[in-house]
Amino acid sequence: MKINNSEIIPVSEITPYETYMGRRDFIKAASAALMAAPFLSFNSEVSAATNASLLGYTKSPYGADEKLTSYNEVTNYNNYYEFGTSKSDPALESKGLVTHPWTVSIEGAVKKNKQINLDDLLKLAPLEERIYRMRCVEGWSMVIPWIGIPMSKLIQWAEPTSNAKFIEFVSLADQSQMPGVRTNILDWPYTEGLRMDEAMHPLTIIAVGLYGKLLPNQNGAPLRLVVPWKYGFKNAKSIVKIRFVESMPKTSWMKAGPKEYGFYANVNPMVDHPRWTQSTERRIGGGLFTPRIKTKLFNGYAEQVAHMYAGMDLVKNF
Ligand SMILES: Nc1nc2c(c(=O)[nH]1)N[C@H]1C(S)=C(S)[C@@H](COP(=O)(O)O)O[C@H]1N2
Ligand SMILES: [Mo]
Repeated sequence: MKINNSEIIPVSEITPYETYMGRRDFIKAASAALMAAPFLSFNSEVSAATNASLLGYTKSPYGADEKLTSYNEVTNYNNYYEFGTSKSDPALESKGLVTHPWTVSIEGAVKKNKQINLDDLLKLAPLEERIYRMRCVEGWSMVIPWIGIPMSKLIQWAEPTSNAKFIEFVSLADQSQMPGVRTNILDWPYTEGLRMDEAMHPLTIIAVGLYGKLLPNQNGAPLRLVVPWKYGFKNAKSIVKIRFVESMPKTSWMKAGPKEYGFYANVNPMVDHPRWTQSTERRIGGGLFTPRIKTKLFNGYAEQVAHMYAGMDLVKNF
């Protein structure tokens, strides 16, 4: 076992891939104490302050009892148009993205505009693992063990005023580092939005890691939104700005195709995309002949989130 800067806590030995896969012999072999207190692995680009805070995380109360999508699929089959439009582009093209130091600006309907860096953001709440089903609007899905903090903790820190009804999330758009931003495939920067109650919902997190490791660049390092009952495009990556606003913001995808991508983007098998059905999905990693599975309303999280949409016409508010 090699110990160097890049892995102060050798997490690859503490929460190895095998534990997620449920290999009994491996779990037996591992020490119970270490298993109970997994640590997020570090790399040399993370600042000393972050390293010093020892990023332990707790296992999820929201763990799905489904088979996880492999680390390899989660990190090599991506949508991140700033790095290109094909699924393999983000892993290839994002290698050089500089994610430390990183600052998020808080603006708009808040007591006062302020900034927070990644180290301070990580001090707002203990890190938790959340195993979530993720459903892309294109019809495929994955099950991903994210690591992050509840979005509500950052919102509390931001001190929004009573005028804040929605939140706009803005991703990095740096032409020098992101080849896709030199094209006009989307209106940059990539923006997304949530209603305040959606952003405050306990399922909504800011992810900083997955599979016990810091987020790979292609998955939105160093921090991204994760909202599991909505289509994948809501989950803005590499966020640099969070703006509290009074009226519903227009997102990049709404501008690109207003008839195809709505503000809510709740997973809904009853509302088809104009060009394809949303009633079924293909779980990534199943192999060529695996049958498609039925998509569930709110991606299977209806029990937790349906109350937020009571009385709303979900066909109109797609
Ligand atoms: N900034 C930014 N965020 C983004 C995207 C993007 O192109 N740019 N793509 C979205 C889409 S369509 C999906 S399905 C998810 C994919 O996240 P993953 O690659 O981590 O699975 O990221 C979302 N967040
Ligand atoms: Mo997506």
